[in-house]
Amino acid sequence: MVVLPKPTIDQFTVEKSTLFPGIPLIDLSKPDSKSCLVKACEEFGFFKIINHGIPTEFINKLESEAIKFFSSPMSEKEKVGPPDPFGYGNKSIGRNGDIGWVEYLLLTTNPEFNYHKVASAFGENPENLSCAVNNYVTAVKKMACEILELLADGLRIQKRDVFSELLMDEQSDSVFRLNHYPPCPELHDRNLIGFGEHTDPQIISVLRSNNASGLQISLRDDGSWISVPPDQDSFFINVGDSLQVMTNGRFKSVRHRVLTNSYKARVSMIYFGGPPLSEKIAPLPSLLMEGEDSSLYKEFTWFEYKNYAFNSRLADNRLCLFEKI
Ligand code: GA4
Repeated sequence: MVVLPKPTIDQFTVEKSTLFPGIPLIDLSKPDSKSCLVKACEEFGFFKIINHGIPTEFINKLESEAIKFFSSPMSEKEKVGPPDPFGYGNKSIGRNGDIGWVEYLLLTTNPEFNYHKVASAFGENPENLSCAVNNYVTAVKKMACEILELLADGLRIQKRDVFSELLMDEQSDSVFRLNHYPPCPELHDRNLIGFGEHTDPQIISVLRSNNASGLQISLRDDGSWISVPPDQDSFFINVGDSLQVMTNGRFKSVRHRVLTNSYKARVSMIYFGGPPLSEKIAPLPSLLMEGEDSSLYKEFTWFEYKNYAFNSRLADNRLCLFEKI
């Protein structure tokens, strides 16, 4: 048997990089937001939303419930783990050996399931966390649908709910995640991988974090990273792989990662809007050139893609299997 050496902190530290001020900023209250949204999805696959209309009390309540959860004894948290894929996870991400300096709670957006899973571990007040998650997810999903409808309009797609109906469907396979990146004082001002680089498999992801930095995006294949300045009052949106396919590569599913720092805990909450499992994902005919098959991707169901994704490593390029040669 080959015994691999234990990983040390040094193997996971990365160079620091400066915060990038040029992230596209979209004001949802402005009438011209749809063209800015399309441009941001094409150039970055990532943008920041202000004037989003999500009640601050939903955000604050969920953040404080999340902090309460992560501060509870490990023996309590472990009662809701390991993730299968839902539940509490600590340092281990997915099924294939990825690790990061993070603990998390991964939930489906189906409220009944969450209640049972969380309730089994929190004898006293399970409904507080479940209720905070449900209120928050309902509001954020509405905003995600609004953004998707503006995008469909911006792309001049006649059916403006072509993307949003997938999230609104009762069978929508959406996921919600709470992440806690504890500070790691031994780092002495260096950074550690909290959540390794990846793209999100779903349609759209909506992220909110406290005021701790750490999120980085990659816009080029040259290994360079852009550090996103944190903003606890705004939301950050990622294009996911499925939206990249539906737009035939016009929108970019952005590669991103999170670094842990040496002094401040980062807490993030992310809604991943996904389609129903049986949904066929393929470039929309209205976005293809007339007369010829300009489709860059083979059609697949969300079930197939999700299965493939959950059996892959975090950093893998999952779409290449579905690219037409
Ligand atoms: C990335 C986006 C979401 O966080 C997630 C992640 C999932 C997990 O944490 O179990 C995956 C990852 C994510 C993509 C590849 C697979 C599956 C970890 C992993 C190694 C919940 C999702 O849907 O895909």
